[in-house]
Amino acid sequence: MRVFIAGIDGYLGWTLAQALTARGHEVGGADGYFRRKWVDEMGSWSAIPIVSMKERLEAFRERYGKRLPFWEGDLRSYPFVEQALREFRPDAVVHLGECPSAPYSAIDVEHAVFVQTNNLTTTFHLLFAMKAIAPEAHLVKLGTMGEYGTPNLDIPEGFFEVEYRGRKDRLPFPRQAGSWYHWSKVHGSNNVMFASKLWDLAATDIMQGIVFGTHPAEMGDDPRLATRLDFDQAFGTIVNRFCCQAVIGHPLTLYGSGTQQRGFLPLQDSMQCLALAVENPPKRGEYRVLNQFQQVYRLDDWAGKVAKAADAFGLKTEIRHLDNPRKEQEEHHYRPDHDELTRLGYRPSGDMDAELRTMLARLLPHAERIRGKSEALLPDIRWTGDRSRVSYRLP
Ligand code: USQ
Repeated sequence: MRVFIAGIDGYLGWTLAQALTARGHEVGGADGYFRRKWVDEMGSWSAIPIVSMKERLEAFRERYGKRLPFWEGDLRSYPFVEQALREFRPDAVVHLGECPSAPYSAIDVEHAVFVQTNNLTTTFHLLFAMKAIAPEAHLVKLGTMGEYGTPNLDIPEGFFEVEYRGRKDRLPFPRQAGSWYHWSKVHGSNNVMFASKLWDLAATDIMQGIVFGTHPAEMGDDPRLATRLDFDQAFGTIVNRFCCQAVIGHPLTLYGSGTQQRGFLPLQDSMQCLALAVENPPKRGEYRVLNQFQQVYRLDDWAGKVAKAADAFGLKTEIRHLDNPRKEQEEHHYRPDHDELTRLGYRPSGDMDAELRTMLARLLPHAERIRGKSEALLPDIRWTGDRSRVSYRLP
C-alpha cells in the first residue's frame, strides 16, 4: 500500500515510516519539524540524538534500498497538504501531525489556542485534501485514550448501546477529556466521524494509550535511523521520563498518589497496531474506533518497575511523590475494552521489564545529554495556569 504519514519526523512517525517499509509498503510523508521546535522551547532536546531529515533520508535509502518521498512544510497550509497528497497518491493517510502534549496546552492562552487550532486545522486539511484527491483512501487518525477520561464505567471502543425512555441506539461513548490538548483530540474525532459520514470516507480513530520505549530492534543500530525520545515535562511521557530520570540518578517524579491508571504500550506494539489498522481498512463511510494499548497499569507500578530495572544496572533510584501539577482523578475505576486490535491480529510483544532494561541500556550512553537538560525534568506547568516549579532539590 502507499501510505502517507503526516508528521513523519516525530517519535511515532519516523519509527512508523520504517516499520511500514519493512512490511513492504511504499511510504511517504510530510513534516514541518514542529516537534523539534516545541521541545527546544521547553529547554530540552531528545535524549537519543537525532539527525536532520536530510541525513535521515540518506540513511533510509541506504538501509531500505529506496527513496522516501518527503514534503517539508506546515500542514496548516491547505495548498501544501493538497499538493503533497496529489503528488503521492496515497491508499492510506496516517495523521500523526498534531501537537501531542497536555502540559504544553496548559501553559497559557496562546499555547491552549495553538494546540487546539493546530490540531483541528491539520485534521481538517487532511480530510478535505483526501476528499479532493484520494476519496477512496483510508484515514488513520491518532487519537488518545485520554479522550474518554476516567468515567466510573467500563469504556467500550468508541460506541455503546444506550437505552433511554424505552428506545435504544448505538451512540458515541461520552468523551470527558482532562486537558485542552485531550479536548483537541475529541474535537478532531468528532470532525473525522462527521466527514466519514458526509463523504463516505473510511476512517480509523486510534485511542492510543501511553507509548514508551526506544526504537524497535528490527530497525537496526544506525544512529541516523534512531527515533527521538523526549524527557521534558511537556513532551516526555511518564515511562520515558522515568527511564531518563533513572539513568542520571534523578528522583522519579510521580505526580500525586500514583494510583492513577492508564493503558500503556511499548513503541514496537504501537507500530504493530498502526500497521494492522492500515492493512485492514474499514469499508467506505465507516468511522471505526480502536482502543490501542497493551495493558492497564497504575502509575506507581511503573515507578517500581523502572526502579527495579535500574537496579540491575547498579543505579539507585528514589521514587518522589510530587504535588500533582494536573487536575485529574487519582483514585478511579478504569476498565477500557481493547479487543478490536487483537481481532485484527495484534500480539503484544510481551515482557515489559525486558523492554525497560533495553531502554535503560540505550539511554545510559546519553546520560550526560540528559543531565545537561535536567532542569527540563521538573514540572512547573500547572493545570490551574499558574507557572510555579515544584520545589525539591536536584541531586
Ligand atoms: N505523570 C507522572 N509523572 C510524570 C509525568 C506524568 O506521574 O513525570 C502522570 C500524569 O499525572 C498522568 C500520567 O502520568 O496521570 C500520564 O501522563 P503523561 O504525561 O505520560 O501522558 P498524558 O499527558 O496523559 O499524554 C500522553 C501523550 C498523549 C497521549 C496520552 C495517552 O502525550 O499524546 O494522548 O499519553 S493517555 O494518557 O492514555 O490519554
